Amino acid sequence: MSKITKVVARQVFDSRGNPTIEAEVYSNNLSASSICPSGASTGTYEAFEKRDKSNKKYLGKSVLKPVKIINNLISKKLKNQNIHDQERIDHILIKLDGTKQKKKIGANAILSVSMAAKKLSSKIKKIPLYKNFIVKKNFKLPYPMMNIINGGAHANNGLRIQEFMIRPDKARSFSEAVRMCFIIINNLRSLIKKKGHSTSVGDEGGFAPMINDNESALKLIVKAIKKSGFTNGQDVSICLDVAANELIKNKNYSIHSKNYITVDQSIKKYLLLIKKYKIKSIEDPFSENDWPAWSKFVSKLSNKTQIVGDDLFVTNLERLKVGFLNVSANSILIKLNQIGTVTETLEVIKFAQLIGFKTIISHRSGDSEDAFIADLAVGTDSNQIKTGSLARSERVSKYNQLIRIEEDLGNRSKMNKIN
Ligand code: 2PG
Ligand code: MG
Repeated sequence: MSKITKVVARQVFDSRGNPTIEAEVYSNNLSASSICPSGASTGTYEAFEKRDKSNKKYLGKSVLKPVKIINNLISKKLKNQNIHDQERIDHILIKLDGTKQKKKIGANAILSVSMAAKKLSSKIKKIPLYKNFIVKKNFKLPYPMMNIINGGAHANNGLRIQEFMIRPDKARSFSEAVRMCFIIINNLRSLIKKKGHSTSVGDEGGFAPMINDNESALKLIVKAIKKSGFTNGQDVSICLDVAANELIKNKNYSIHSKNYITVDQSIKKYLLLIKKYKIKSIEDPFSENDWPAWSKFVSKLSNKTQIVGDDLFVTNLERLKVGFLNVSANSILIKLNQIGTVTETLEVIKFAQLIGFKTIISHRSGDSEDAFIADLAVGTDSNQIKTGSLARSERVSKYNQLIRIEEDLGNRSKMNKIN
């Protein structure tokens, strides 16, 4: 048995330049570390992110208190635990906190330790991280959903919809998938330039031009796909994350323009967009508490349109069960820090797959060089991964890790299924 000898944590910085936690777990004279990501458009039911609100030196954003909790309390409690018993490690952490949303210790402290332990376990077993999850053979690569135009809370251009993504459905390998996105992104860059807009990027590496209506963004993407020699809706699909939590007021939504309209009117407009732009996937089309709107929308669509719950489910088993019973969606976005441990994340993925939901592993808009989610996507047989565009190293690091995994699998490597 390889026993944990100590856990060390430090404050480092994420891609938005905000403080975050890096935890390092030690065993067998080896160590592995992991960095916790952080969201901007967060769901109310997510696990809690603990920050030192009263410490003005870092504008209330430092994480020195949770770092201290890891260095003292958590390190002591995990000492001598079997590094390969992830469930036990995570249950100790969950119990130590004792609150439903991990408010006492903070999900950021707990998750960084949980992910570091998982990494160290594979290092000691001398196997790649992706082989240390649920799938043990027949590994498949996920399709990337690249966020190529950023809006909403991830940019300051006034675009209502937060993420405009492309998914290269016809790619037969992961490297080919990345190549297809690369071509489209380069064509999109010249189209944006030609329109006289800036080609600077938003938090997730997608372009953030100063256009503020959804259809202008969609038209640019359709043009870029065409210019690249691909057919929209066949070779490549357009996918959206509306993040509608940010767009609701008195049960009405301002998704399609600045004006607030009813759920029925919003659905009508969605159906037009789906048809016109051949949109294949929509995440968070309505807010986290508006279950009836989700069910109504799903009932109007064929199962071919992917409806993804992010803020709706927050990687939480209880909420996923409610969504399943209400027929609110057919896919779930998976974010480790929404729930706070590797074990609970795997439980949600297993249940989602059991009920026929597609699982999409996701980064956060504040992320880091840590590529844990790339291995998680392959090791859990997840259909897709969304981790930004081909810009900013915290995004590209995940795609690069998937390229390495594909190489490691050699001619046994296959792409996952989308439909
Ligand atoms: C989302 C995520 C990631 P954030 O809404 O899906 O793209 O954004 O991390 O800001 O919640
Ligand atoms: Mg989302």
